[in-house]
Amino acid sequence: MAEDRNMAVVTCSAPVNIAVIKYWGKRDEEAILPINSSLSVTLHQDQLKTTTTVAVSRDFKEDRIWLNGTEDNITHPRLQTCLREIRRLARKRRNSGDENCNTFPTVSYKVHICSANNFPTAAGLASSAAGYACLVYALAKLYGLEGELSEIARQGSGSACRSMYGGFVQWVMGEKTDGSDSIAQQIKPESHWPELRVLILVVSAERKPVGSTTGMQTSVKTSPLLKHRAEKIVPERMKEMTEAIQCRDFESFAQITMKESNQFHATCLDTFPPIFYLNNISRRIINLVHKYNSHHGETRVAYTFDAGPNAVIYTLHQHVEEFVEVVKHFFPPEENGGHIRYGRPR
Ligand code: 2P0
Repeated sequence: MAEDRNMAVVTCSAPVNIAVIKYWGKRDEEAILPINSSLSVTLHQDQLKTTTTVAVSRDFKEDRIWLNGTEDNITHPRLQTCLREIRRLARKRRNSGDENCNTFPTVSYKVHICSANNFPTAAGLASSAAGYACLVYALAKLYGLEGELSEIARQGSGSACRSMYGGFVQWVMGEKTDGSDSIAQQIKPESHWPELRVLILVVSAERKPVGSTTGMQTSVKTSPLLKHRAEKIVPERMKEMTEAIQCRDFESFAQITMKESNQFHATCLDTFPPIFYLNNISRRIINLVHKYNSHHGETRVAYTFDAGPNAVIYTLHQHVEEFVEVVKHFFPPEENGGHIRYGRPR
């Protein structure tokens, strides 16, 4: 943190996370409480990430925010909730009488927030997850706050709570109506499975046609499959996936990941009117992965798709080179204009 007594500045980065057990649907829209638990892998810091600088100063007249270089609306309700909650914690800590607690910066100073992604925003690549995780973390650093912050990040964007931790992270849905038990927990750190790799196949960098928040609202209202999935399928899959990660069992990890992706997109199709996130290239990638795996007689590669057509591929270190060659063969860069990004869990 840079500081004189009039101003304090903090810069942080937060990576995106890619769900292998999907979050889709809220039981409480305001507090952002999900209808099922979910599980994800947080990417490495040098991959897809948001970088946010927060500054407070005695001279700032109002709170302001810039996203990717353009000033945005600070009155957005979710942004306001995160600011309010962090300031509430900061005041509480300052009033606690703890001698180790800095009294600077003053909580009443206005804040300026400057945030940018190094990847396409709102293209189904978890930009809001990295964005809100980064904002909450940066503000917490600014005020010297520690401890459980995923509950605040969750109120910015549900999936953001999972980006507060690295490695393999679950978001426990919780039971309480105040959301205090709906938090993220690390299952295993990145170092637990060093051979695991993530490839992002960027099919389209366009904004998604239906945003996640609206999409999941319609799904909750209209899809019987979503209700069945949340109650009957996900609880079991959470256990199986946790076990697969603990045992580094790629075969099980990959199969559950692909089935989860397919069921999530099936609930989108079961939504009325239906939501289409996948396109023809996405479906060709799905076929390619299945053919590649059956050619080798084992599951070497898994796909997963979120609220957009871009594919995220999970594989192991020793298969990356060959699979990338296969992708390049079937999707020459000049044909689709897309490209591949390489990643590993954080
Ligand atoms: C996930 N997605 O688990 C799922 C899979 C998209 C598909 O979390 O309304 O942007 O802000 O809580 O967090 C997207 O949901 O939605 C999402 P809000 P969010 O990663």
